[in-house]
Amino acid sequence: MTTAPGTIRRVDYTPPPFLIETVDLDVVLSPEAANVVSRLAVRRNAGAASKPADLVLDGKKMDLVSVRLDGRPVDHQVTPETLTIRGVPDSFTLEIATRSRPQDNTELTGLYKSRELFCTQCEAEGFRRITYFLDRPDVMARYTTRIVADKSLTPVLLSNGNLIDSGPLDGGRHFATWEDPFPKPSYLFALVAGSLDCLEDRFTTRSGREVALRIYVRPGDVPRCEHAMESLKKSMKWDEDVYGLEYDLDTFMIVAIDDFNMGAMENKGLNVFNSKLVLANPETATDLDYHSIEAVIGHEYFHNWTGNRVTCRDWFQLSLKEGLTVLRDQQFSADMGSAADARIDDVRRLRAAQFPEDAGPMAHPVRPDSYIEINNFYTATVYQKGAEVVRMMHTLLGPDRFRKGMDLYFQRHDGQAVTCDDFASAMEDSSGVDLAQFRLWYAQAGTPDLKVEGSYDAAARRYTMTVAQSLRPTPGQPDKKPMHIPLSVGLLDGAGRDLPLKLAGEATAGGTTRVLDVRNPRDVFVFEDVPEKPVASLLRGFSAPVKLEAPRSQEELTFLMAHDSDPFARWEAGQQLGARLILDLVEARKAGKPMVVSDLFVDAIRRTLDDQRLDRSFIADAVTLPGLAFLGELMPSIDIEGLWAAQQRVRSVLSDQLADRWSSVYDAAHGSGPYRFTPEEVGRRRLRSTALAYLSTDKGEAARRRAVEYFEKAGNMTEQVAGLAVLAELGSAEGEAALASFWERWKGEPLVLDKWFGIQARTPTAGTLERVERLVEHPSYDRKNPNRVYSLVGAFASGNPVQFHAAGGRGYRFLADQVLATDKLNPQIAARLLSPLGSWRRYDGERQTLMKRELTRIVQEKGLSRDVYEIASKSLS
Ligand code: 0A1
Ligand code: ZN
Repeated sequence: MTTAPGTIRRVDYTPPPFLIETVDLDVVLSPEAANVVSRLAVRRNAGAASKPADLVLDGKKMDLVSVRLDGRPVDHQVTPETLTIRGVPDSFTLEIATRSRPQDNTELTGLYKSRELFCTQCEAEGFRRITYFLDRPDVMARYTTRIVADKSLTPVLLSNGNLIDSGPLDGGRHFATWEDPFPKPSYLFALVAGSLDCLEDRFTTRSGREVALRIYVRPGDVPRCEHAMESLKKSMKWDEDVYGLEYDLDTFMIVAIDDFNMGAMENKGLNVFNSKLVLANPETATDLDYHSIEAVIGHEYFHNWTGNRVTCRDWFQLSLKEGLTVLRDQQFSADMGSAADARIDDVRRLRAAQFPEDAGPMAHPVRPDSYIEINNFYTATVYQKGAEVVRMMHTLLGPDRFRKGMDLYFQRHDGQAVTCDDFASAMEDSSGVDLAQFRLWYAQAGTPDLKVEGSYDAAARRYTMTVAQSLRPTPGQPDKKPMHIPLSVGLLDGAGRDLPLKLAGEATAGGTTRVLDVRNPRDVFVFEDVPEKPVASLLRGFSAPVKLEAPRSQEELTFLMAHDSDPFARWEAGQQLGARLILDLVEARKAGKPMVVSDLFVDAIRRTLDDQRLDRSFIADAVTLPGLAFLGELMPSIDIEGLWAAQQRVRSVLSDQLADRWSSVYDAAHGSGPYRFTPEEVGRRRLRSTALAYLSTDKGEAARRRAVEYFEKAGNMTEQVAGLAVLAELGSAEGEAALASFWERWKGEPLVLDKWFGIQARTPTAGTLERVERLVEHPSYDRKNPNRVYSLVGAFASGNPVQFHAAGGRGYRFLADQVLATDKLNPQIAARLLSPLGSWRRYDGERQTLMKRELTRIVQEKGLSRDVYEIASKSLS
C-alpha cells in the first residue's frame, strides 16, 4: 500500500525535542474576540534524539499578535499550522499573544461558543487553536489560567484545578485564576465561561478528604441534574471500592453544553458534557438516557486515573486510555444493574458498530499504525474492541491478578505518558502470565473467525473439542498470525446441568466453566470423565471478540437457550437460532419459496416468555430478534430487502402465534406509581414496550387503538417514545397525529425533539426519506448542532438500513449532500456521518455502483476537510 500524503505513522514517533514545564494563560473574552497571552517555561528535552536550533510550535486558525523570548522580540516564522522560533537557547520563557473569534468557530474544537457560553474542546488537537503550543500528549505541563470577561454577561469563569484568586476589574469586568497542580497534556485543558447555574454536593473520599462536586448547567436546568450527581457519587465510590482509586483535587466540576461533538470530555477536574448526557427527569429522559448518563459520567470520572494521571504517549496509543476506561465503565454498569444485561448490551454494540468496521475499508488495529486525521480514530475499534482486549486480559489473569496488574501500572506510570505495551507489560510482570502472543490483539485488525467442533467418545468417556481460528486480510495487513484467544466453555448434561470439567492431564476436575487458551491455527482440547454426550456451551460471557461458528443443531441451541447457566451464552443461543432462521428465510425468499418459520423457534420464544425464573429485562433481550446490522455481517453479500422481509416475517409469526402471551405480558407489566430508575422497573418497561411492538405487527384496528392508548397515557418519556415509535411505524392517521402532538408538546425542548427526529428517521417504511428531506428544513432543526444532525441524518443513514439502502440510491445521494454541507461547518461530524457509505463492497453490484458514485463525488469536491477526505478516499481504495 502506498501512503497517502499527510499520513502520520506510528513508527515515526520520536520524543519531543523540547518540554514545557509551566503554562500561564491569560484569556480575555469579549463578544468580539478571545485574546490569549501564554507564558511558557520551555527547556530542551534531555531524552530527545536530536538538538534542533529552532522550536516549532503547533497552531492554527488564529492570529499571532506578538511573540517574545525571555522578554525580547525574537526571530520567528508563521505558517497556517506552525510557529517557528529561530535559534532558541536550552531553557527560556516564551510569551505569545494570539487572537481568535470563538463566535465564528463552527467546528466546535478549540475555543468556541455554544449560544452565549464560551467553552473549549482540546482533545485531540484543539489546544493549538487557542494558542501556539507543543500540542502532543507527551508534553505535560502545570497550568495556571486567568480568565477575564464581562461580569454580567459572563458571571461564571471556570478552568482546571483549584480556584486561587478572583475579583472585580474595571469596566464591569471580573477575573478568576485557576491553578491545576497536576502536570497534564494540553488535550486535557478546559475553560468554560458564561451564565450558568450549579447543583452542588460533596463527597468524602475513603481517606477522609472532602471534595466539592458541582454540576453547571444553563439557568433553570438544575432540577434536571440530580441523576447525574447521583451517578457521579456512585462512580467515585465504585472506583475506590473496586480499584482503590481516590479522587485527587478539592473540586470536581461538570459542565453541560448544548453544542458538543462527542458525548463528553474528561478534562482534568472540569469535565465537559454534551447536555444530553447530563440532563434528565422522567418527563424528558428515557431509561436509556438514564443509563447512558450513569455510564458516561462513570466513564469520564474513571478517566481521571486511566487517561489523566496516566496518559497516552501519542495518539496511536489512544486505546490505552479509551479501551481501559470503557472496560471500567462497563464493569461499573454491570455492578449498578444487571450484569447479564450489561454484557448483552456490550456485545450488541460491538457487533453492530465494530464488527462492520473491522470488515470494512477503515478496518484498523486497536493501536492504529497510521492516520491522516486523528479525529477519525475515535472509533468502535479503539473504544469497544479496545475494551474487549483489556477484558480478555482480565479473563486470562483472573480478577485478583488483574487488579495487581492495575496497581503495578499506576505505581510505575503515575504522571507519565505511556503506551499500550507498557500496560500489557504491567499485567504481564505482575501476574507472570505470558502476553507476548496476546499483544497481537493490539496490532492485527479484523475479527477472528473461530470454528469449534466437538465429538464424544462414549467408551473412553472423553469429549474432544477442536478449535480452528483464522483472520482475514484487512487494508495494509495481507498476512495474519494466529492470535491468543481465551475461549470460555462449559459442558451441559442431558438435564441441562453444568458438568465438572477435567482436561486431559489434570488430576481432578475443577469448576464448570473453563477458559481454554487458543493459540494455534488448530487446537484440540480433551475433556475426560465425561459421563454422557454433553452439549457444549461456547464463548461464555463472550470471552473474546470473535465470530463463532459451531455446527449445532436447532435442538441443541434451543436446549442451551433453556438451560445454559451462563446468561450471555443463553441469550446468544437464542440469537444464533433466530439468525439462522432469518438467513434461511432470506434464501427461501430468493428462491421464490415460502418463508416458513419453524415451530421449534416459536416454542423456544414461548418457553422464554413463560419462564418464571427469568427477569423481565432478560426476557426482553431474549425475545428481541437479531438486528439487521448483525445479520448483514453474517451474509457474503448483504441482501437488505431479503433480511428485512425475513425479519418481518418472523416478527409477524411470533406476533400471531403468541398473541395471547404478548397480551398477558403487556397487561402484567403494567406499572403504577412514580417513575423509578431501578433494574426491575427498567426491565418491566422494556418488556412491556417489546410486547406492544409485537402486538402492533398486524397494524390492525385493535393494535392501533392499543398503541394510541399507550402513547397517550404514558407517564414518562420512556413509554412516550416507545409508543411513538410503534405509531410512527404503523404510519396511519394515528401515527401522524401522535407525531404532531409530540412536537407541539416538546417544541421548546431540543433534546426531546431529537427523539422525535430520530424516530421519524428510523421508521423503516417507505416515504421516510422524503420525510427526512422535509425535516432538514424544519425550523426546529439546526445543522450546526451535532445532536440534531446525528438524530436526523445520522439516524437515517446508520439506523435505517432498509430505507437508506432502498433501491435507486436516493438515500446515498441525500447523505452525500448532507456530508458536503456539514463539512463546511464541522468536518468531524461530516466524517462521522459518511461512514455508512464505506460499506459499499458488502452490497450487490447496483448498490455498489451507486454508493461509489457518491463517494467519488465527495472526494472530488474542492476544499474538502482532511477528516472527510480520509474516510472517503480510504473507502474507495
Ligand atoms: N475522550 C473523550 C472523547 C472525546 C474525544 C474527542 C472529542 O472532541 C473531538 C471529545 C471527546 C471520551 O472518551 O469520553
Ligand atoms: Zn473516554
